[in-house]
Amino acid sequence: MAVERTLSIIKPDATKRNLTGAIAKKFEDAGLRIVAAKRIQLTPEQAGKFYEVHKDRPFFGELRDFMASGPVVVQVLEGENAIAKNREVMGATNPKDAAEGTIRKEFAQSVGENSVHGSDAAETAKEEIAFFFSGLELVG
Ligand code: RTP
Ligand code: MG
Repeated sequence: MAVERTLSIIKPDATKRNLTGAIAKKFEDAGLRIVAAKRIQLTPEQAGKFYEVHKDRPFFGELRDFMASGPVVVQVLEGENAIAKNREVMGATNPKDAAEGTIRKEFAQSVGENSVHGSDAAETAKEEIAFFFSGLELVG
Protein backbone atom coordinates (compact mmCIF):
# COMPACT_ATOMS: atom_id res chain seq x y z
CA MET A 1 0.00 0.00 0.00
CA ALA A 2 1.20 3.46 -0.86
CA VAL A 3 1.17 6.62 1.24
CA GLU A 4 -1.35 8.95 -0.42
CA ARG A 5 -2.79 12.41 0.11
CA THR A 6 -6.45 13.30 -0.30
CA LEU A 7 -8.54 16.47 -0.08
CA SER A 8 -11.22 16.69 2.60
CA ILE A 9 -13.80 19.42 3.08
CA ILE A 10 -15.83 19.82 6.25
CA LYS A 11 -19.01 21.29 4.77
CA PRO A 12 -21.06 24.28 6.05
CA ASP A 13 -23.72 22.15 7.78
CA ALA A 14 -20.94 20.72 9.98
CA THR A 15 -18.94 23.91 10.66
CA LYS A 16 -22.21 25.64 11.66
CA ARG A 17 -22.91 22.92 14.23
CA ASN A 18 -19.36 23.14 15.67
CA LEU A 19 -18.42 19.65 14.47
CA THR A 20 -14.98 20.50 13.04
CA GLY A 21 -13.10 18.90 15.94
CA ALA A 22 -15.32 15.82 16.16
CA ILE A 23 -14.86 15.18 12.43
CA ALA A 24 -11.09 15.79 12.49
CA LYS A 25 -10.86 13.28 15.36
CA LYS A 26 -12.52 10.62 13.18
CA PHE A 27 -9.82 11.14 10.53
CA GLU A 28 -6.99 11.03 13.07
CA ASP A 29 -8.42 7.98 14.84
CA ALA A 30 -8.44 6.19 11.46
CA GLY A 31 -4.71 6.86 11.10
CA LEU A 32 -4.95 9.79 8.70
CA ARG A 33 -2.63 12.74 9.38
CA ILE A 34 -3.87 16.31 8.77
CA VAL A 35 -0.93 17.81 6.87
CA ALA A 36 -2.71 21.07 5.91
CA ALA A 37 -5.87 22.81 7.07
CA LYS A 38 -7.70 26.11 6.67
CA ARG A 39 -11.13 27.57 7.30
CA ILE A 40 -12.46 29.58 4.38
CA GLN A 41 -15.69 31.02 2.95
CA LEU A 42 -16.26 30.02 -0.69
CA THR A 43 -18.14 32.23 -3.14
CA PRO A 44 -20.85 30.49 -5.20
CA GLU A 45 -18.53 30.81 -8.22
CA GLN A 46 -15.65 29.07 -6.42
CA ALA A 47 -17.96 26.34 -5.08
CA GLY A 48 -19.37 25.81 -8.58
CA LYS A 49 -15.88 25.54 -10.03
CA PHE A 50 -14.87 22.99 -7.41
CA TYR A 51 -17.92 20.81 -8.16
CA GLU A 52 -17.86 21.52 -11.91
CA VAL A 53 -17.94 17.76 -12.64
CA HIS A 54 -21.56 17.80 -11.43
CA LYS A 55 -22.64 20.87 -13.46
CA ASP A 56 -25.26 18.98 -15.47
CA ARG A 57 -26.76 17.16 -12.49
CA PRO A 58 -30.17 18.35 -11.19
CA PHE A 59 -28.73 19.08 -7.72
CA PHE A 60 -25.85 21.26 -8.96
CA GLY A 61 -27.36 24.68 -8.11
CA GLU A 62 -28.39 23.51 -4.68
CA LEU A 63 -24.94 21.99 -4.04
CA ARG A 64 -23.11 25.15 -5.18
CA ASP A 65 -25.25 27.44 -3.01
CA PHE A 66 -25.00 25.13 0.01
CA MET A 67 -21.19 24.99 -0.24
CA ALA A 68 -21.12 28.80 -0.24
CA SER A 69 -23.66 29.14 2.60
CA GLY A 70 -21.09 29.21 5.42
CA PRO A 71 -17.46 28.49 6.27
CA VAL A 72 -15.79 25.26 5.20
CA VAL A 73 -12.65 23.66 6.60
CA VAL A 74 -10.44 22.23 3.87
CA GLN A 75 -7.79 19.72 4.87
CA VAL A 76 -5.22 17.51 3.25
CA LEU A 77 -5.15 14.05 4.81
CA GLU A 78 -2.13 11.79 4.44
CA GLY A 79 -1.69 8.09 5.11
CA GLU A 80 -1.61 4.57 3.74
CA ASN A 81 -4.41 4.27 1.20
CA ALA A 82 -5.68 7.71 2.29
CA ILE A 83 -8.19 8.19 -0.54
CA ALA A 84 -10.14 4.99 0.10
CA LYS A 85 -9.66 5.18 3.86
CA ASN A 86 -11.09 8.69 4.00
CA ARG A 87 -14.13 7.65 1.97
CA GLU A 88 -14.64 4.70 4.30
CA VAL A 89 -14.56 6.98 7.35
CA MET A 90 -16.97 9.41 5.60
CA GLY A 91 -19.55 6.75 4.76
CA ALA A 92 -22.07 6.64 1.90
CA THR A 93 -23.22 9.90 0.24
CA ASN A 94 -26.75 9.48 1.62
CA PRO A 95 -26.64 9.19 5.44
CA LYS A 96 -29.52 6.70 5.24
CA ASP A 97 -27.14 4.29 3.51
CA ALA A 98 -24.06 5.08 5.64
CA ALA A 99 -22.56 2.43 7.92
CA GLU A 100 -22.57 2.76 11.71
CA GLY A 101 -19.68 4.81 13.07
CA THR A 102 -19.10 6.77 9.86
CA ILE A 103 -19.10 10.57 9.80
CA ARG A 104 -22.16 10.79 7.57
CA LYS A 105 -24.10 8.28 9.66
CA GLU A 106 -23.39 10.25 12.84
CA PHE A 107 -23.51 13.82 11.59
CA ALA A 108 -25.03 14.27 8.10
CA GLN A 109 -28.46 15.92 7.85
CA SER A 110 -29.45 14.82 4.34
CA VAL A 111 -27.99 13.56 1.05
CA GLY A 112 -27.08 17.16 0.17
CA GLU A 113 -26.04 18.49 3.58
CA ASN A 114 -23.80 15.54 4.31
CA SER A 115 -21.02 17.15 6.38
CA VAL A 116 -17.92 16.11 4.40
CA HIS A 117 -16.38 15.86 0.96
CA GLY A 118 -13.52 13.54 0.04
CA SER A 119 -11.60 13.08 -3.21
CA ASP A 120 -12.65 9.97 -5.13
CA ALA A 121 -9.44 8.97 -6.99
CA ALA A 122 -5.71 9.72 -7.21
CA GLU A 123 -6.05 12.15 -10.11
CA THR A 124 -8.93 14.11 -8.56
CA ALA A 125 -7.10 14.21 -5.20
CA LYS A 126 -4.12 15.84 -6.90
CA GLU A 127 -6.31 18.41 -8.68
CA GLU A 128 -8.41 19.17 -5.60
CA ILE A 129 -5.38 19.64 -3.33
CA ALA A 130 -3.91 22.06 -5.89
CA PHE A 131 -7.27 23.91 -6.05
CA PHE A 132 -6.92 24.93 -2.38
CA PHE A 133 -3.26 24.64 -1.33
CA SER A 134 0.20 25.61 -2.53
CA GLY A 135 3.07 23.19 -1.96
CA LEU A 136 4.40 25.42 0.84
CA GLU A 137 1.22 24.86 2.85
CA LEU A 138 1.60 21.07 2.95
CA VAL A 139 3.57 20.05 6.03
CA GLY A 140 3.89 16.29 6.34
P1 RTP B 1 -18.42 14.38 -2.27
O1 RTP B 1 -18.00 14.55 -3.72
O2 RTP B 1 -18.99 15.64 -1.67
O3 RTP B 1 -17.33 13.78 -1.45
O4 RTP B 1 -19.61 13.30 -2.20
P2 RTP B 1 -19.74 11.90 -2.90
O5 RTP B 1 -18.52 11.62 -3.74
O6 RTP B 1 -20.11 10.91 -1.87
O7 RTP B 1 -21.00 12.13 -3.83
P3 RTP B 1 -21.10 12.83 -5.29
O8 RTP B 1 -21.92 11.94 -6.14
O9 RTP B 1 -19.74 13.23 -5.78
O10 RTP B 1 -21.97 14.13 -4.98
C1 RTP B 1 -21.36 15.34 -4.56
C2 RTP B 1 -22.23 15.98 -3.52
O11 RTP B 1 -23.43 16.47 -4.12
C3 RTP B 1 -24.47 16.44 -3.17
N1 RTP B 1 -25.57 15.61 -3.68
N2 RTP B 1 -26.83 15.95 -3.56
N3 RTP B 1 -29.64 15.99 -3.74
C4 RTP B 1 -28.99 14.94 -4.21
O12 RTP B 1 -29.54 13.99 -4.70
C5 RTP B 1 -27.53 14.96 -4.13
N4 RTP B 1 -26.73 14.02 -4.59
C6 RTP B 1 -25.48 14.44 -4.30
C7 RTP B 1 -23.92 15.87 -1.89
O13 RTP B 1 -23.49 16.95 -1.04
C8 RTP B 1 -22.73 15.07 -2.39
O14 RTP B 1 -21.80 14.84 -1.37
MG1 MG C 1 -17.75 13.05 -5.12
